[in-house]
Amino acid sequence: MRITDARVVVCSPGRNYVTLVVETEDGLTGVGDATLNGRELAVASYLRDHVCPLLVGRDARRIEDTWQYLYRGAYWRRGPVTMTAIAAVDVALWDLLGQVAGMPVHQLLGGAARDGVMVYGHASGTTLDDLSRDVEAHLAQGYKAIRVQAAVPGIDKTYGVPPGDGLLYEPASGEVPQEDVWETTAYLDFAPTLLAHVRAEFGYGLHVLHDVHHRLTPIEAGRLGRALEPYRPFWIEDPTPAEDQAAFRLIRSHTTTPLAVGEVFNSIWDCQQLITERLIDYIRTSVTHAGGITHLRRIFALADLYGVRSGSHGPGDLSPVAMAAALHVDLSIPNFGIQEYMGHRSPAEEVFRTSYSFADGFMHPGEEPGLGVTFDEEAAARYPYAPKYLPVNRRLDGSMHDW
Ligand code: EZ4
Ligand code: CO
Repeated sequence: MRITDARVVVCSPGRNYVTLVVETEDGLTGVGDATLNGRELAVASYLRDHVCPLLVGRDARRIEDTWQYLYRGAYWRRGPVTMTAIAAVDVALWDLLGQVAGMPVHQLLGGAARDGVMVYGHASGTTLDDLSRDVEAHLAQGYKAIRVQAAVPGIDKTYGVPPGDGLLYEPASGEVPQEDVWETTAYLDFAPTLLAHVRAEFGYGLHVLHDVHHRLTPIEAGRLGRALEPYRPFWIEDPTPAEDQAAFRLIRSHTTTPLAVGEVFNSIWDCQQLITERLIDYIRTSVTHAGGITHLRRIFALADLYGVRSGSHGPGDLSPVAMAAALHVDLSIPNFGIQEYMGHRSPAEEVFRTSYSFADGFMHPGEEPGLGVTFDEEAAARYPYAPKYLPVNRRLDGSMHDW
């Protein structure tokens, strides 16, 4: 099953996506997501200029060998660009293997270990009343778990609060990144009010999640976790910039609020200490940014040994290919925790036709062979790439802060 062509398609049906398309001599087509929000063309070049030429002629069934060849063979290891490129190849090969076998990818991974995958949606509001309406809308759709974010009084443009339809809260700026302002004190004062409001309105029968988005110091995070304990959040996410893994010892020593980390991690090495020292409860690495299905499964297997569950990142800035791949992994692993599901902006559905489904708060990847995603390259050509940056954050004194 030789690979005959590998090409990269960059398109923007609602937002920018980078897709790797791999063809075999049998006439099969596999797809992988290579989207790195705000740095799309770096991954496209890495694939086009350095990886696609190496794929032609290889046996598409040798997934592990191809992964090792690209990882060890680059010499320069890890990092978001390299690992996203490797992920796209890996996911495309799993897609092809499933098609050859006539089985959905989750069957190749050991079969369904559960009936469905619990997902959480995003609710937000510029006021707490707006947030309540959004939570109500999610409950009406059947969600069992909801992430809650609201504008912090006194801070302009809070993370996680969209201007419009709820699917695109990172502003679309082409020339230079938008500059947000961050003030930790205002946030720390407001966050317990936010969670208290949600519990007062909706009780304790739903899972409530909250994303801190890397903005606190470890001791501030410890204080937040402790303050939120009465409201029993499912987790707080990314309390601190987590490249400092040892810092989580300090957070952990101050709170029993569950901790989730990992959407910006690229490899098992980024979370080795967090997992083996049991410093987190959920590891949020994604298929696309952590080396594909092959490497993500390795991370989750390590996590399982230490009682850490999965909670993969699932934003709208990863393509539907990534969502499908995540659901196949989620369905098959023993230590699945929860899956983020932000959905995709129209007209993404014109370009990516998917077989996954949502019902009563649970998703399923479907039973089509491979990933169950069809990528329409003609449709993709109708939506050309439009450069966009994520925002940056500055403190009141003008110094840079983590966004
Ligand atoms: O800011 O995916 O939990 N979700 C998140 C996301 C990230 C974006 C960055 O591209 O934190 O909204
Ligand atoms: Co997040």
